[in-house]
Amino acid sequence: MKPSLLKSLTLFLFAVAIVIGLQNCKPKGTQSATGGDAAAKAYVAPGKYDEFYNFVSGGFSGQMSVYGLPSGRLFRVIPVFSVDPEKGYGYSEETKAMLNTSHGFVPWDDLHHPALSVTDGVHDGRWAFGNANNTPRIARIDLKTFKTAEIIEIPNSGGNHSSPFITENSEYVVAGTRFSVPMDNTNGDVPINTYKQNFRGTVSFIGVDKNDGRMNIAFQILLPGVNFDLARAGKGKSHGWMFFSCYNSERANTLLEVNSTQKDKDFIMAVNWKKAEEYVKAGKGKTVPVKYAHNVYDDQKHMATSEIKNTVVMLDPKDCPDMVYLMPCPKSPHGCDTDPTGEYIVGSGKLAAVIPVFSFTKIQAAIANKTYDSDYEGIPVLKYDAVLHGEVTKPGLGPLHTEFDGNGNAYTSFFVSSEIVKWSVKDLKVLDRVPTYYSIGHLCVPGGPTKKPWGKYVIAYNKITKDRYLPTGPELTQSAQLYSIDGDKMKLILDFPTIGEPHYAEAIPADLIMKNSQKIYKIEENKNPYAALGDKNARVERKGNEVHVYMTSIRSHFTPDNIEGVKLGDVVYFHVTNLEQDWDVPHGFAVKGANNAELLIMPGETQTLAWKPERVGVFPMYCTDFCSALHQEMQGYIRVSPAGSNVPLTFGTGNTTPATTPAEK
Ligand code: RUQ
Ligand code: CUA
Repeated sequence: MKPSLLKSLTLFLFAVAIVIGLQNCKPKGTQSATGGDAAAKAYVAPGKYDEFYNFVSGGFSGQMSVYGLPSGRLFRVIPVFSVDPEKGYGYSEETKAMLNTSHGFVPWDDLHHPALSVTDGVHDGRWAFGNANNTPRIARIDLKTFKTAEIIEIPNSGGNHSSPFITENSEYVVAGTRFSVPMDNTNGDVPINTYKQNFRGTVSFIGVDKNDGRMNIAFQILLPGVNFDLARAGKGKSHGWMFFSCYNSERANTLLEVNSTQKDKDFIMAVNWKKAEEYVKAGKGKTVPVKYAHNVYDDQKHMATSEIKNTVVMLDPKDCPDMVYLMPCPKSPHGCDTDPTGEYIVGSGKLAAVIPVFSFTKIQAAIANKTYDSDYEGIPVLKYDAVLHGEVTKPGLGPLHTEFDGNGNAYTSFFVSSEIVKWSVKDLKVLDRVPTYYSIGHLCVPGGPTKKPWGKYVIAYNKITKDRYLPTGPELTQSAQLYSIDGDKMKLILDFPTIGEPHYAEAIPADLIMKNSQKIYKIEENKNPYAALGDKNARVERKGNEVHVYMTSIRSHFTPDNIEGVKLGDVVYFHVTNLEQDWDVPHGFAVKGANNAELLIMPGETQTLAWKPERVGVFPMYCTDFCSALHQEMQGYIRVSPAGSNVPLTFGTGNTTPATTPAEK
């Protein structure tokens, strides 16, 4: 058979498998009722806490959401890369800078992978990181406040998919580019079909400060123009190494569906980052001009600032021997996962019939003995057989991702055959399989990517829901499924809907997070330059055509709540300080005609809404969050007069408020 015919036949068979898979959906879905004792396993009585937090990315929603396990209850949606009018994120003056990039303000992105911080390879509950795929960025969420604390853009990247993956002591979060692109410091205006000459890939090592989590791009590595898909850090014996899956070793730039699946094997790339650090220290890196934004949220000022940075240190493997190696890996590898011991690296070829498991010990031996197969663009390719621990045979169709429990078992998700398969890492025997409904992508065992998996459950994050929920028009809810893994057999115990596409997730014992959870912002620590600390400081000031309202809110009034003297053409800044010092008493703020969002202001916090009235009149404003029995009374008015009117600037609340300011001269 001609290779092209074989190719089409393979594709055809895959298409058939998918169609059959989907047709099978219907009866399965209705049959899969879980038993009573299974349901009891997911039951968390009213008023009781869950055992785990589950941090789930929202995919194309750009947010991260937080669920309880085993109940599947949704606790919070954390705005990260997409604006969120519910909380004013990306709309308030204080948060706009979080979404600044070298392309300007970018209000949306695609968040695929959460990564929880670790110390000695074990979850420490400090931060969650997440990647923006589309306009490459990494965010850090502070798990004390569940707020996005920092976002750093990644230059020389396009489609930041192989990201963020975290090293054993959170030394780095690592980001590999999915799309190879012309480098930022070259003339990017090149014909697309000069891909092989002009397009390159990079992986970036972003340092994380031990104390405050601040990120900085320590270095990038310049690589051939393949697609980097996923990655995992080594741990234990393989600490100091990072493993990346690469596809499109054909370096195709069109119809990748066909053109990037020509070769039998692509690669897993192994990077010795300790060595890379030495090269950086020795001055082997080149400082290259780039442009990227680094945005930091200050918890005391309640305000983000954005800085544009202009250089990055680039290492070229040609100048840095013994830093990068490739290992052949069958058929377009996707997931690349390291087991809790750090000895085994699992490559999941999307189109492969086996799951290869590589041995770190053998990799080291092959490097020492130079057991090379060939080289790829100057990078040594190790011999497949020399680095292979073994293959899991007949595991299923379309392996994507693998997580581990603490008992030597691996759990791999299979998109095409729509199942989770449990297998033994040591002898590579398949032990159990359960169907997922339907077409699972990632899966998560609590602590599954760490040195110390917490085990107990595996959660499937599915791509298709079909008949599992009440229909809601053309699009159905996205969905996750919870299985218990404490027995020999996996058992489905719960379906729960999710926000956005539940792309990947991590789960962590609740007590690692809840003990640090912040309840209020201390008012005496509020350093926001626009804060009104106490009603006495509430006031309205005009600066040219800007009107600054320094407003306070406390149950159940605003100070001031009557404002006059605003004129058409003015921009009004409502700086609202929530004076409450009680847990869970936010106030909201909204004004009629505002074309951005509300504000939701936490106790002790200050947030600012800019409003440009476009007509004359009296405009109500009110608190949007039901905060007390007299929440409905928490309201006010602002009067807007024609440009050039001489209505004086006045303000007040009842008779407890400061007197009127003198009319403008
Ligand atoms: S990838 S479904 Cu965007 Cu994490 Cu494998
Ligand atoms: Cu404050 Cu409702």
